[in-house]
Amino acid sequence: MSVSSYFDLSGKTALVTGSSGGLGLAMAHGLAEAGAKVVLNGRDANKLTEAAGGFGEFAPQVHLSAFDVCDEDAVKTAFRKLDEAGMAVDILVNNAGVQFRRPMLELESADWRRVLETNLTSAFIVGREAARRMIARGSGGKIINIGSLTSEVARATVAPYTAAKGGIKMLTRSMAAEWAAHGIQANAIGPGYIDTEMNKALTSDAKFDAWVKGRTPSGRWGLPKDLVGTAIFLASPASDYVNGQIIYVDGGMLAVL
Ligand code: GCO
Repeated sequence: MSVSSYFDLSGKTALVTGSSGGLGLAMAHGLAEAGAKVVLNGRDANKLTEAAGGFGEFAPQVHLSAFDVCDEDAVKTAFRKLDEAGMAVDILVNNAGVQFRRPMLELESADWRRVLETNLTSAFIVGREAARRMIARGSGGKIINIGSLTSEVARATVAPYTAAKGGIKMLTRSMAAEWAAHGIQANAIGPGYIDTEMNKALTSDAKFDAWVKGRTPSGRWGLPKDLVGTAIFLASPASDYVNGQIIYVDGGMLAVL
């Protein structure tokens, strides 16, 4: 096997949830550049169309599927439409997620549930649909759940996000426990502090910005492109014996006090 073939995704189809922007879109670009067909997902079809416009020579590999990952019926319908289009999802990136910063004592239960639904339960719902088909096809597959530094450590004011991302780490291990025998490798990526729209409130806060740069051995915020290599690795034959792991792409933040 040549080195490049370890990372070759030709002939594979990747569904990336929450990929109209941010980390999801960056990973979708990388998976397309590695040869995969990519299915972009988000709730807003117009945003997906706009995102698809940036794929250049890889545009023929891009498919759009607008659905709400929290809506179980919509997820099932979306997978049925992909089946009908002959698009078998070999690689699933459960990236969709929201952030909601509020001290728990002021946090409404509805907001807690919304974050848990979007950031954790959706990964189960979409993962189950993908795995059912991977197992039925007997072709195995790759599931990449997007965790966080908060899969490991907590920060005040982001309790529901932290609880959900901690759950992502253990859901990933559960997927490995139940689906590895079917040739599915389920792993997770734990991004550090990445400069994205979701973190605009933090990057624009001089004190928080200085804290991230001081607390991170690499001395900088991550960029969405910093996750692409790890996503390609976990989506490719190079990771066929990696299961139930979470790889932190955090500039070393979790490695040091
Ligand atoms: C926050 C941030 C973090 C990061 C990331 C860290 O408010 O602390 O949003 O949650 O986005 O998840 O891994």
